Amino acid sequence: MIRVQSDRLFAEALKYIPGGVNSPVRAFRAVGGNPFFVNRARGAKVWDVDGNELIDYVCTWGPAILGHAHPKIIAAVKTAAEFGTSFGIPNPLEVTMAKRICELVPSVEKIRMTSSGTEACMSAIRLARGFTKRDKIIKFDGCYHGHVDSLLVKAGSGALTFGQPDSAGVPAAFTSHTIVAPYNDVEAVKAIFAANKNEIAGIIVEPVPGNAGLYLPKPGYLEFLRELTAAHGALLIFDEVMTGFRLAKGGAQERFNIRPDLSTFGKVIGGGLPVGAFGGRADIMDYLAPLGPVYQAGTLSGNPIAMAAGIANLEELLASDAYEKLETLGLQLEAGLTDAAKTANVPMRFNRCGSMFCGYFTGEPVHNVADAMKSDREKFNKFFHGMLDAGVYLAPSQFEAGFISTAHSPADIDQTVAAAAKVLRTL
Ligand code: KE4
Repeated sequence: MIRVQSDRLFAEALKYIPGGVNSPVRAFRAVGGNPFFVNRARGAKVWDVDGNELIDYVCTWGPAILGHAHPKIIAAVKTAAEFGTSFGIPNPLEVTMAKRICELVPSVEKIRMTSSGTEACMSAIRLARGFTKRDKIIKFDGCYHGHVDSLLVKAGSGALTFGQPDSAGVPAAFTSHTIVAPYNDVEAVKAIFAANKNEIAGIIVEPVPGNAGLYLPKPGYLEFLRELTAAHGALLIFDEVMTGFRLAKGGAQERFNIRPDLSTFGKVIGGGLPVGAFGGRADIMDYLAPLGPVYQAGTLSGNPIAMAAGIANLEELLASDAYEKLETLGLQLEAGLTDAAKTANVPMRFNRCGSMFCGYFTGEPVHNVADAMKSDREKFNKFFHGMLDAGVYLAPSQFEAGFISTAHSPADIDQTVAAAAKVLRTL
């Protein structure tokens, strides 16, 4: 595929932006080659600056659940922009968004907006520590909660992709209160609580981890975390930045029927604009300034344009048969790719939850990051580029999840499966 303009732009970008990108995972360092540049997206498609059309399964890492440039979101942004881009003063759309989220997610009695998922997770951790007056936090290896200093410990996503799950520049003191456990492991978490009596402020977990590829909670695992944290006076924090409003209208917590104490959100509620949020029990949330002693703030938090985009995304999602459609498309993709891999005699495990998925090149099941690390990354990288040349854009790392939008059609899925059938035979 010709990418002359992309290569020219990348050379230019490298002069001014570290690695030529504003977020590491975009750099193709894991899969090799140069990233392409996009200046136009609509529905399930993106077009690079050389005019190549691609079926997009990254969907800007989740926000584009209705597809790109949805007319209702574009119209909402245009209307809001006419009245000003930011006030730094409370605006009515913040109330609409907060009320909507509290209606959709029963565990969320109050919510605070931020401008990224990282900010939401950082703030939720601070709030959990302030509320419980405890310092220690448990996270799971391979889970990613944004680039928060104290959570860049055995982190997933780009940190895992580049083999730096523990980032440089984070003093040991900043992560000394972070304890890492293997996901889907019961005994390890029990042992941590036993060894740290009354010291654990909370557990932060991706209910369906999507930052080491994608794997699911084993039956009963989330219930176990809910019971264990409650028994020890620790908080259960669901990081639903990726799963929120995607796996169900009430997120993974609705799908798995768990009531966490706090949840973090992002992506879908921004409709493609910079938005994060954290919310939960009112008695905990009221510990936040200006009511309580836990400070948290943001110049653009609740920004009217971002709120308008997020509200339009949510309203359209809820007004349509989106979740049934996403499930049907997910099933079609899973069946097609699984069958194509079997026919090509290529060992591949296809994990999926609703419209989030990951194909690992391994014959073994993948239940945690240790299993994920056993997959054949060479095969993944060849598959990635073969699919890209065939006009299908998958996440440029084995340790990322793929996303389907309501704008994807059964024909797009058929085209993707047909391309995969060809590429898999070359592996
Ligand atoms: P942001 O700060 O990137 O908005 O959100 C951080 C975050 C928090 N929690 C979860 C579960 C997340 O998946 C993320 C961000 N996701 C990555 C994709 N794996 C964003 C892509 C990127 O870093 O460029």
